[in-house]
Amino acid sequence: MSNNWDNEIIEAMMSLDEDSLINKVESALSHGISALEILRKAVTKGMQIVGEKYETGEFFLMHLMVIGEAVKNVMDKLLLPALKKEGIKESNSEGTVIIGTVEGDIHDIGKNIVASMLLTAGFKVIDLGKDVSCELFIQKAVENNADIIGVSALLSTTMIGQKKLIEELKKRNLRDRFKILIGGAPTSPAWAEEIGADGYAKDAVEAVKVAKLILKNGEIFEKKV
Ligand code: B12
Repeated sequence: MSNNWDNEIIEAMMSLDEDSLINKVESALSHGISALEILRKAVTKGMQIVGEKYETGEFFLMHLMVIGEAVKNVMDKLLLPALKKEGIKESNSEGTVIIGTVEGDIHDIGKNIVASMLLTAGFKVIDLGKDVSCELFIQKAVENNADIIGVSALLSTTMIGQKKLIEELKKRNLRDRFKILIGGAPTSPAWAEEIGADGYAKDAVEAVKVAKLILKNGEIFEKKV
């Protein structure tokens, strides 16, 4: 394997070649590169490039869909199992997290990474998937006596769902029962503060830190973005 493994993974993503992507990721893992490093240096960076190419008109929705699907498969088959192996800890020792992507939003790649990182950090994680209604978030949080509700939103039109969830919890006198941790590309510490969330994290590594902190200290915002 060359020293250029990260760029090779990114190139496979850009050429919409899922087989090559799987081969490159398998090869990196078999050479001892950790799943976390592959995610940070190659996959997340590659997705950023895909987003930029979409914005500039070089890529179309078809590209987002093909690459999104390929990355999801690589995550499910290779990276998430490797992450779990790398970070195995006794589950449920840190607390219970309900996580999902808000209603109307089907982006779940980043949310899945956050869920896996929390799991490997010792949280019990109940992943409700994508396009999750307020009602389901609340029902599952109550049912499982969750400590944290993690809410992902990738669209500027759906981030309002995070606010709606907090308002709904307040209406039902349940707001103080759960810590609300939000994330997703269009969100920010300012947005988290505005809607009254307890924490915001810009990526999965920060998400673990912030999840632990909000359980210890109450409200915390990751300012250095
Ligand atoms: C892949 C992709 C898709 C795939 C999604 C596949 C999937 N299973 O997720 C598909 C093709 C389905 C898709 C569809 C659409 N997409 Co899209 N998509 C993307 C793309 C290229 C990458 C997203 C991604 O996976 N990033 C990689 C992951 C690792 O990063 P992440 O999601 O940000 O997650 C990290 C952090 O945000 C954070 N995080 C995430 N969730 C959470 C949760 C918590 C609790 C915490 C603490 C942290 C956290 O940690 C994660 C890991 O580090 C982005 C561009 C971009 N660069 O963001 C556009 C993008 C998000 N999509 C966009 C658009 C417009 C759409 C569509 C509306 C297109 C259309 N015209 O139909 C549809 C929306 C459909 C819907 N109703 O949801 C826009 C959104 C613009 C905006 N600001 O609203 C973007 C930004 C592209 C662009 N530049 O215009 N998309």
